[in-house]
Amino acid sequence: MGQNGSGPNGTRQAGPRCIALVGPFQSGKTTLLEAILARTGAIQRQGTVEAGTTVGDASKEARHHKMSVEVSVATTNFMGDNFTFLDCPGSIEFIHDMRSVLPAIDAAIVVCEADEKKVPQLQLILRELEDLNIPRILFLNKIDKADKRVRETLKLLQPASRVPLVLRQIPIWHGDIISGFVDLALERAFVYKEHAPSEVIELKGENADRKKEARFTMLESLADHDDQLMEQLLEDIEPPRDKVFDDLARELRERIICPVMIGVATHTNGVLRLLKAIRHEVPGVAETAARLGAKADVKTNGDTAALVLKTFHTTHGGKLSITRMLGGTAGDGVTLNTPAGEAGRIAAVFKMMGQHTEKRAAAGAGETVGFGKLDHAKTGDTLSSGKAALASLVEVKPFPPVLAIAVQAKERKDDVKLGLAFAKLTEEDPSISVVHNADNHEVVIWGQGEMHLRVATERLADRFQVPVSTRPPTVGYRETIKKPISIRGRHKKQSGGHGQFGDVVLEIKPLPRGSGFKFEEKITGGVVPRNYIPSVEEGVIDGLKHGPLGFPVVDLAVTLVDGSYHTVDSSDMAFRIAGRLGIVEGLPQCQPVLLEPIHLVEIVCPNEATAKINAILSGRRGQILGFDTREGWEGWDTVRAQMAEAEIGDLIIEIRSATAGVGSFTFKFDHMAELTGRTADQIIAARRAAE
Ligand SMILES: Nc1nc2c(ncn2[C@@H]2O[C@H](COP(=O)(O)OP(=O)(O)OP(=O)(O)O)[C@@H](O)[C@H]2O)c(=O)[nH]1
Ligand SMILES: [Mg+2]
Repeated sequence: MGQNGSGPNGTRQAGPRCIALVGPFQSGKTTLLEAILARTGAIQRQGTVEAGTTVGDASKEARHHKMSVEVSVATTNFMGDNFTFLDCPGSIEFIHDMRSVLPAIDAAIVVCEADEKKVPQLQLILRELEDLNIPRILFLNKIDKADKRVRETLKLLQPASRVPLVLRQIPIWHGDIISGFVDLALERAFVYKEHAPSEVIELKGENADRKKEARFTMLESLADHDDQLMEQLLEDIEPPRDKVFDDLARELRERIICPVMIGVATHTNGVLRLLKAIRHEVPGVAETAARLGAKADVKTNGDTAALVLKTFHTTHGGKLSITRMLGGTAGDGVTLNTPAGEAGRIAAVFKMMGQHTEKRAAAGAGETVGFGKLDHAKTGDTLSSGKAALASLVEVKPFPPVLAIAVQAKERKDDVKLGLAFAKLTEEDPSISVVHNADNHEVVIWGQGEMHLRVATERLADRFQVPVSTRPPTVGYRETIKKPISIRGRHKKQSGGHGQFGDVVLEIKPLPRGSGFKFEEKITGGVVPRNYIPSVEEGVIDGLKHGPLGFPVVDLAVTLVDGSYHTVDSSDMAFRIAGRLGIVEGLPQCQPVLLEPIHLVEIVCPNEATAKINAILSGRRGQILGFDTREGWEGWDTVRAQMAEAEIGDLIIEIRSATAGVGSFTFKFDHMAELTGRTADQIIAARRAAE
């Protein structure tokens, strides 16, 4: 039957579907999922984000912040078809979770609102979908708050999409309020009912004229890819309704249009028509597997092929791998291999409903389920059950991190537990990385922004039971010298029996930037016996770890030129101490100077923010090297600058607030630069105070 229940529609594909809800921050994705689950009977009552009662934002962190901070998964049934929805976070800081699930989905519902400020975010998300060739429907949500005509809104949003946004529903206005909508394909008008299916009404007068005009615009867009339809329009022939539906479905699947539907997620308005469109028009798993280049493999292999979309470490059930079945079936006890050939056995299969899981029978092609205890599998893995493991179908690399915090277990006894927690944390979210700084034993978590790191530390405490304290990471300051000197280091101790004696003369001189440290010796006549010379060098290295300004000393040469020894009292230890004394006494006389790391920074931002970004960089001692249009990104710029590490620390926070959340940057170490004056004095004073 066709979508409208009148006539055949050969294009519908039955079978389980996997759909992602994506879109700008706070556009209503979690609320829409809630509406879908309520409408399809998966939940009794529609919860709200405000009350913390939604399926999508059920985790402690999501409820606390009233925003999604990871993908949540819910499976429901609509008119006999199985649908799994992946509710993705909208904040760019959590975008990696969205990017990890996209390859495996059949289509995306892009939830957005009529807000100009959200257009760059929308563009960012649509780009991901466009690059992966994923069919997408735009759901213009919060239509209850609309203060402009939908057509105007579409004009605003169109630059974010590379393909035409095709409006297939228009609102019915009652004064300033939208009371319902007209489905332009179905040619039927509905009035919204609170949490109930909309009621069909007859369209009259002005509304009927508007419908006619809007329908014609929609048909014109469709006709751009359908010559027959174009002819019909030119000859004023009314195209059959099923043909219009077929065109909508085909052009969606071919990703040459992005249909636009409207609604109010909080009131479940527009949700039924959205579900019907998905059910009829979204391709099934066979097309998705083909898009991934898996079809031939899956077919010839005849065995199970699946993709891991997300990994959870649950408090009681252990590891849970959310997996989309591309082909075959998989149930308890089935062994699945990773491309690297590691094998693991499925302990249990779960139907997902947010945080809630329910054991179920084996999963078949197209289904999205949770597999229990696949300890060898990680997010992004292509799993298979055939003799020869399938090659990896997808690779999603996280964006480079932009912000760091140093963390420490609040209690020393938790140190080992913290290491295990880090492993789980980064497995759940690969856009977090943990770096151990060998220089100062600091452990630093790198992430995608302030909220991302905050949630990471909350997870350490709540999910993995290791409370941590945090502070800004140490900046990699160094110091060097500007003046050469010669100095004697003498260690002599006569306490009772065996004494200690070591005596050296060192020449200390500056080296060019980036040379590090060089040790030489010019001992003649055995004034310092050969076997003690390495100890002198060790002593010097000891002394360089903490220079007169408080930082490691670099870019200098030390030459051992003279000294003396005692046949009985000299030892390795005595010469090591002498070497250290020499350097520690000598360095303050060498005109020490602070060095700070300078990085090459590349910022990307929508071009209306470029001037603001330049001002931010200048305000942070940045040396702007130039700016250019961002390659392949219409309306975006790239700004390049040299910046001190200390100023990059929280740079992302200012960039994000100047760019409605979408600007970002990458950085790379460039060189160490001398720093003098007030800023240097402050850094040195702070270091002394901290010691
Ligand atoms: N007026 C109105 N408010 C809505 C509608 N849909 C959602 N909201 C509200 O918008 C806010 C954000 O809703 P969420 O569902 O959390 O949005 P989200 O897209 O999931 O947010 P993130 O996951 O954090 O990006 C909440 O306060 C909702 O109540 C709607 O159709 N109309
Ligand atoms: Mg959400």
